[in-house]
Amino acid sequence: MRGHFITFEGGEGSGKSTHAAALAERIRARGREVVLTREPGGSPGAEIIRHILLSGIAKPMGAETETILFAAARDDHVRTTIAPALAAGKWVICDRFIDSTRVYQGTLGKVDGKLIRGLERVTVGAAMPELTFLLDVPATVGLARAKSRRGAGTADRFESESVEFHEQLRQAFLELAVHEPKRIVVIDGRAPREVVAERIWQAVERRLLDDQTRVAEAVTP
Ligand code: Z5A
Repeated sequence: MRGHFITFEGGEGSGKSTHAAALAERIRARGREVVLTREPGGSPGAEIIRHILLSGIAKPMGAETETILFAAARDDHVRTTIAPALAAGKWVICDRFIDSTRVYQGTLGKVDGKLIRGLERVTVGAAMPELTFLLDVPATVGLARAKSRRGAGTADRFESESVEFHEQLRQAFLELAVHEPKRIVVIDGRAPREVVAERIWQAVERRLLDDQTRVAEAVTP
């Protein structure tokens, strides 16, 4: 049996990690096995590539090289973490996935869409997310949250980009949602935490849990 694959996307500080973890807890409370993971990273090999990417040392090599590194990390992550979990019937919740590449490297980095889609086909294969939550907050709100969480720590490769860059990212994510309304659910990330969590939960119940319950009822004599 195939499990379910949910991703969280959005700008810096939009609440992805917070809500991915909260959703994982809620699904576990329903008795399902959940793998909570993230990109870049999520497998030993991909975590090494994450370190290279977020340190900024690959930036001078250009956006194409960074795209290829994100793809290499994803390939390892899908093969060693995501695909086996889905094949075992588990739920997989991932903090960032393909839409981040489309937006950061594609729209903002101006990497050719053909390269992005080609790498996506090779690395993701059948492991496409069924449901993606786009947590939408103005760039200034997200950056302020990330800054206050970071405290005295230094900003990473992408955090140190300008507010304009982050606002363009936001618009690019919203544009993706317009093109894939069935998969991508836009949630206003400015709302209080409990409200955001409840909206996410309602969509999961409606789109995935209800479905499973119906299947279970249909096969129960
Ligand atoms: N990247 C890429 O370029 N291409 C790719 O293909 C992929 C990634 C996969 C990964 O950074 C970077 O890699 C990312 C894009 C790039 N760069 N950026 N920018 P990361 O994983 O280190 O960081 P992030 O993904 O941007 O996440 P983040 O900064 O950790 O933000 P978040 O997960 O969205 O937010 P959070 O940690 O859940 O919340 C931030 C704070 O806000 C925290 O203190 C919360 O308690 C608070 N919060 C959360 N929700 C609320 C609400 N509703 N109200 C008030 N406060 C809240």
